Amino acid sequence: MVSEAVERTAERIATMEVRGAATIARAAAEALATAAEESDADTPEALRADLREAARVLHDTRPTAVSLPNALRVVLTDVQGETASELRASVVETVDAFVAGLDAARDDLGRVGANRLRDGDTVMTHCHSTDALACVEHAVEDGKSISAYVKETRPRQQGHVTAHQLAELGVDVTLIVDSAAHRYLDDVDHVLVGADAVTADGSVINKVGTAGLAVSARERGVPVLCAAQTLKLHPDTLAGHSVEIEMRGESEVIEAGERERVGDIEVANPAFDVTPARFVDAVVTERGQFPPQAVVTLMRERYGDATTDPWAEPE
Ligand code: RI2
Repeated sequence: MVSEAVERTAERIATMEVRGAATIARAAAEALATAAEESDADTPEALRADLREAARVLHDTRPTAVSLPNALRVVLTDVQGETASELRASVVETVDAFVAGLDAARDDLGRVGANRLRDGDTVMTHCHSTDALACVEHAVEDGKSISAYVKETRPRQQGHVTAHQLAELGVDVTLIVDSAAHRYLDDVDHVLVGADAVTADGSVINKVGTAGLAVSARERGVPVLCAAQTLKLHPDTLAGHSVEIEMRGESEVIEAGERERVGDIEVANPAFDVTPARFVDAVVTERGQFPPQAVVTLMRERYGDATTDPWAEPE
């Protein structure tokens, strides 16, 4: 039986109360630690079964951000112990190390991304990405003055979070509706976005609207930077798998009353889109900056050629 705490975390991820690829990974890993602590299993086999069940529930919340399965995989494969209590302690230790690694990667990536930004530069952002924000944060710490056009990012308007956090850093922020992006690109030095997954061919999967922005930016000659720590690299794409794009409910797009007035129509709400590598100038990671076509090397180094789904193993 999955503990209430795990169910609650899964619910918070599914409803996007907890959102953002790295934040989801952290919450999922921490939920596994809680699952280990709350499990009354008295053999390592029984505890592993409980962990797999918890991981399954967490895994099935949102399908696109690869940081979620990557986090579950790291924790489930790294833990060890001859007894249930050794294994339990190992889960807690592994999760602590994983979370510290997330913070360190964000920080290292931010330092790399900041080197791309010059004093007086203007960026345009889409959605809210902690990895993208780390680049601006470090640039500001380095004494650079940065301005930003922040796309509001329909339907959930995560751009408001970005606007608030950038303003707190001392960035000069202008919030715009998504459809105004093209209008302001001439005043922009870099498009700066995050990623939910980066595929073996260097495509960037990010909040819906990223692909259109990248195509417009290319037309205007504005470089597109994608800030994505290596936890966002999608190892299954090495073996030819494609990435499922999450479709969310219509209530995020249109209110019930308005829906009734509009009448019998389809409403589609894809949460993400795919920006082909040719529209992305660089993927900024904690290991340095890479042309998108080169991330495959990094992917192989970190994840090897084949991945496992430990949560899917039969009991
Ligand atoms: P960090 C978000 O997805 C956005 O698409 C954002 O660019 C991406 O996660 C990466 O976020 P959602 O969870 O890991 O809001 O950089 O659907 O914070």
